[in-house]
Amino acid sequence: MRIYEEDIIAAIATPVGDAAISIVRLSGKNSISLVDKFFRGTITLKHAQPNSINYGKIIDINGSTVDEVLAAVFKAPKSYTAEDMVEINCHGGWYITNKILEIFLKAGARLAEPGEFTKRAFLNGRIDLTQAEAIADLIQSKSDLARKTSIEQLQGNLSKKINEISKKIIDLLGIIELELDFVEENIVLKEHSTLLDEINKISNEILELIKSFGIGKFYREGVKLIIVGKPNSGKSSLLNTLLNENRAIVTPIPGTTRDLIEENLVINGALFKIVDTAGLRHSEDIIEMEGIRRTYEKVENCDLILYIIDVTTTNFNEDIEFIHTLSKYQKKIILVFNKIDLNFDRSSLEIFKKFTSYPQLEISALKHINIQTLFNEIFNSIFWVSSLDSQTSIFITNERHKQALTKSYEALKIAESSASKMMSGEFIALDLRNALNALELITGKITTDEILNNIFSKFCIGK
Ligand SMILES: Nc1nc2c(ncn2[C@@H]2O[C@H](COP(=O)(O)OP(=O)(O)OP(=O)(O)O)[C@@H](O)[C@H]2O)c(=O)[nH]1
Ligand SMILES: [Mg+2]
Repeated sequence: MRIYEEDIIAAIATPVGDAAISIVRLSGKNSISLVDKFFRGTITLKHAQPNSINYGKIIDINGSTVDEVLAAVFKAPKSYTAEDMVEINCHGGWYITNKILEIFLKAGARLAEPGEFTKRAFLNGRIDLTQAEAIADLIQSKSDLARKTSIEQLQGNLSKKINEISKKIIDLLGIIELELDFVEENIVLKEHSTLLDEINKISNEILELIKSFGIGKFYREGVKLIIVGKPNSGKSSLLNTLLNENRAIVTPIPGTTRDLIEENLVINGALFKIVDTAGLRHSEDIIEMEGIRRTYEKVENCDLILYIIDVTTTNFNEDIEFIHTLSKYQKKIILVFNKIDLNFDRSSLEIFKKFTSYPQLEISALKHINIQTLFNEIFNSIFWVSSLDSQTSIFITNERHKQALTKSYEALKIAESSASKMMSGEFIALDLRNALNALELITGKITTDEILNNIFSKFCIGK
């Protein structure tokens, strides 16, 4: 019997405030009989069918009715936590919900910590750590791609992959250890060269996962996109066109936008956090200078820059200068030539040809010309990665997983180097074991209180 099973945890699982329905949730070995003390229905919940919903009243300690409720009963191990559970659907409203919770807390239940229901699901072996983390990500997901990666992780795709890799390491360890048993007889089960080869294959698989982190993070957190360019080039007009609303002020006066304007936009299911900025120029105006300073600050931690050029400009020297400055930030840049609905001298744009590493695109923000192409260019510049296997599409989205994979990868590299130096199997086995341990941190086969606290404290109460 695990110690925590003696505890009954309780929490409000819905947002606090006026609502049609709220849910008070309890989990623990004696949770059903605890609720029965205050539940009056046609049957007691103890005798109710598992996974049934039961109509009744909740009464307080004096026997007066607090609310009419529906109580859902789940019996171990078929519940969210894999323990006996009750979920009481009461009338929404801060007062009623808290009153019901309070009745159970006074009767011996304890207020659940953030994520404690999910933590129990993990401790009871119903889900592994990557799945618990996926639940938190799923709740927080703000785009369809984020939802998709979380649900795939929740369904165990990542754990499956990690377990497959672990199995390969375990198999190698088995052979090496067997060989060590027969060291006297000088029996060689695997040549060092084959061993080296196999370790190398495994480390490459891990490297692929590590590499997927960049893109996985975009899936989860969104892409930071910044629109920059000279005053009046049409940055705010483009923002409005992308959002399809009049979000930013647009005027023919250069220097209209002084501060950063931030909006979210979903393109092909992926979240983009778009920032419109103050036009870049050599200004003496302190408000404008501050705006420009903020622009550069944003550039530093953005993922993609749209540099807007007004094609009707007669001299592009300043644009060239600003693009050079921006290129020092080592970010992805798309050069967007705007206002092509107006007359302009196409040959004057030749000067931008030298920026071969930046995609170039002609649009009109005002007349909505080529906007769909721009959307595609924006999306592809981030999400088109040919080296990733789109069929398996397993992405690492979590910093903790990335760290553990890196640790595992490093241990495998040491194992490789030992194997290539023809060192004794004992050394190689030690490094392989380190690599394996690091992988098991991801799924939670090996875990520490620190890791668990870190993960579950990020959950909301009641989850
Ligand atoms: N003809 C035409 N005019 C445009 C286009 N895009 C923007 N404009 C006009 O250019 C002027 C400046 O547009 P804004 O969107 O305010 O430019 P901005 O880059 O945000 O300017 P600042 O905020 O001052 O840096 C406005 O008069 C817009 O109507 C376009 O594609 N075609
Ligand atoms: Mg503007």
